[in-house]
Amino acid sequence: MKNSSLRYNQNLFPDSEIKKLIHQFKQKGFVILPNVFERESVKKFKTELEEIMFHNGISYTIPDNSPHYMAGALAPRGRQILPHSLSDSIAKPMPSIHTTIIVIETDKTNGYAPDWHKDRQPDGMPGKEYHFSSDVFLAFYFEDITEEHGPTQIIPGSHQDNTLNPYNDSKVESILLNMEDALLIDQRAWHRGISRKAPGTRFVIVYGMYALPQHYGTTFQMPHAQIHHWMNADNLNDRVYFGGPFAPPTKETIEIFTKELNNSEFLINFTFPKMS
Ligand SMILES: O=C(O)CCC(=O)C(=O)O
Ligand SMILES: [Fe+2]
Repeated sequence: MKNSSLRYNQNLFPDSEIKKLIHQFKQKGFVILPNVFERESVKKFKTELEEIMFHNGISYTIPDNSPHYMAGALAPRGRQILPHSLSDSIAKPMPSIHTTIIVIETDKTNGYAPDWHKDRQPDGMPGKEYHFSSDVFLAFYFEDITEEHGPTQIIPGSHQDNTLNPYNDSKVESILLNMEDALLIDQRAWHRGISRKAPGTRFVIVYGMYALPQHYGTTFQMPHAQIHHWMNADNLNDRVYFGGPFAPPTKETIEIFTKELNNSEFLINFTFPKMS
């Protein structure tokens, strides 16, 4: 599998910038994170995405064992901002990836961009007081997005104010950003994808991150009895109750685990941090 050419800006945001970005995020329901990648590397990365994309019978996607699948989620500036977008507590929850959505629209699959929706209902009381979302989404486009390139559109403020929606005259904003930027979006806001007018392929890779609270035993080896319940769960509630957001391993994933274990110095030497 080909390596990813994506290169990151290693300079983290100064504190003053974090405050500004989070202020806008809370107010509008989205914020553009500038200069998350090295611009020239994004051009190569986009070409690589075009090389590895394939049709799985339902939609275009990319292989989930390719480094490209996770590349966006590794950006230091993105990871730096995430805890601040989930809480202003000092004991911040830890962001944990629960979903990766790959939206690829080609000339053939025109119209694949999703129409107006909210991916979440408002948590807490909508109104003047801000309530943090239980999860947030980071999105990447890997090209300069103008009105011609199928921007994501949003109704700013609709994450908090239920009177704002696409069916009255609420103001709509196109989210225009550069290829080296990322979008942090509150999925309680109304938003949609627009089909591109410019020739070419529209990629949107979205990572959903939920706020894992700082519980005792955040990372633990699952007791065998719990593994038994998890692997034998016959309904979604039980599966989540015993195993969190992830499905139990399949034979294929066990083979992958075995390979990773055999290759990983780190896993072999790893001892779990003691919780106070
Ligand atoms: O395609 C887009 O611009 C938005 C994608 C989106 O909203 C989603 O995948 O939930
Ligand atoms: Fe969405």
